[in-house]
Amino acid sequence: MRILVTGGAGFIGSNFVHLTVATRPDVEVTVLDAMTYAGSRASLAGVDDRVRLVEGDVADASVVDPLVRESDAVVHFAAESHNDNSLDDPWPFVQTNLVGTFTLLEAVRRHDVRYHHISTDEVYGDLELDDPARFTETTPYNPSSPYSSTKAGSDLLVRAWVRSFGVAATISNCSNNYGPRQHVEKFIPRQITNVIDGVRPKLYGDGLNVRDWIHVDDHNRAVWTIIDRGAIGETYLIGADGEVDNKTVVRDILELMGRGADDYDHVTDRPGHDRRYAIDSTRLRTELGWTPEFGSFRDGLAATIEWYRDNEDWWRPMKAATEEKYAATQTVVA
Ligand code: NAD
Ligand code: TDX
Repeated sequence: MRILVTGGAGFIGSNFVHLTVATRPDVEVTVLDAMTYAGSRASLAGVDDRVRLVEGDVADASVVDPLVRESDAVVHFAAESHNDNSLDDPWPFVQTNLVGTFTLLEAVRRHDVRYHHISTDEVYGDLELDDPARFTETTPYNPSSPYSSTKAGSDLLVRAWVRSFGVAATISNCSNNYGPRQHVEKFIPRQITNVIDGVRPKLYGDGLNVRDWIHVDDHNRAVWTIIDRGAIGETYLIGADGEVDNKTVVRDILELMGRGADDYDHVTDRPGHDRRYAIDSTRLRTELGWTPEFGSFRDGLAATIEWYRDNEDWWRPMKAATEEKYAATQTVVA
């Protein structure tokens, strides 16, 4: 099987490539990645000899078309992925997430290639803290940010291309991922690397916002389950029952790293900050038989802290510029 992995030099895509190389010797992997600030060759270290890396833009049909033509399946991870960046400058999100997905869909339509679309639970908007509801495959779309609205738009393009053109596609909407090789702009790696640097973690607003955490390997095992056994045209939600509020995450990181649990700052809140995400993944579990392998979030977090301690060469080059950018908009409020 020849598989085209877009965004394979980013966080989730590179972990997908490592998992694939380790568990599927029969799969030939080509990565298409524009190597933006979020893409890193170092994320593919150790699998370079099994993977072809093509540097290019998913919105460029002249690059995408021949790569899709020679593939048996496309897994589309490439995106502009950070909410804070989308508030600062939304245009790259429209271009990559919408035009990029359109370009891939046209190519898989032309060449009749199986397509799996990676998306997020943020397309459903947010839930109140005391709402017993969780997102399901039938929850109406209600995105809040430029990031989540462009992801929502890309999902709708996929649904239309399935219905109107018979494209053989599946979609997955996953909750917040954590694990190795996540950019230090994101919540968990930002705080771990701050603590390593002797800087106090930064909590947005009151810190009571809830995210539903899943280890990136559990996400990627679910993606393979859907590629193998998912019904064409269907959407599957991926989540591991990992709801935790941000304050608890920061306190866990501080404790696991041997610091006082209250040794953090509250900073300016994110505009439009979604309150809570929660996934009901019953469909994926009952229809396709997937279950997460990581037992507890705290164990996964401890392993992730170890990874950042052991791989400073990987994250150090991006740390200073990331914090400089945050410093321009965020101030300590408590
Ligand atoms: P990331 O920002 O770490 O990686 C994105 C990758 O895409 C980078 O390697 C980047 O260079 C590449 N890229 C960006 N624009 C491109 C373009 N125009 N052409 C080709 N490559 C381009 O993101 P991530 O966290 O790994 O997210 C991957 C996917 O998973 C995204 O589609 C995201 O919406 C989705 N997702 C992420 C999470 C999460 O918690 N991180 C949760 C659910 C879904
Ligand atoms: O320094 C911080 N302090 C803080 O309190 C940062 C960077 C974030 N936060 C908060 C904001 C969120 O409530 O932590 C939570 C997680 O923030 P992010 O890591 O920016 O993730 P989020 O906005 O929830 O989106 C993530 O999950 C869904 C990914 O970035 C998306 O790509 C994915 O679709």
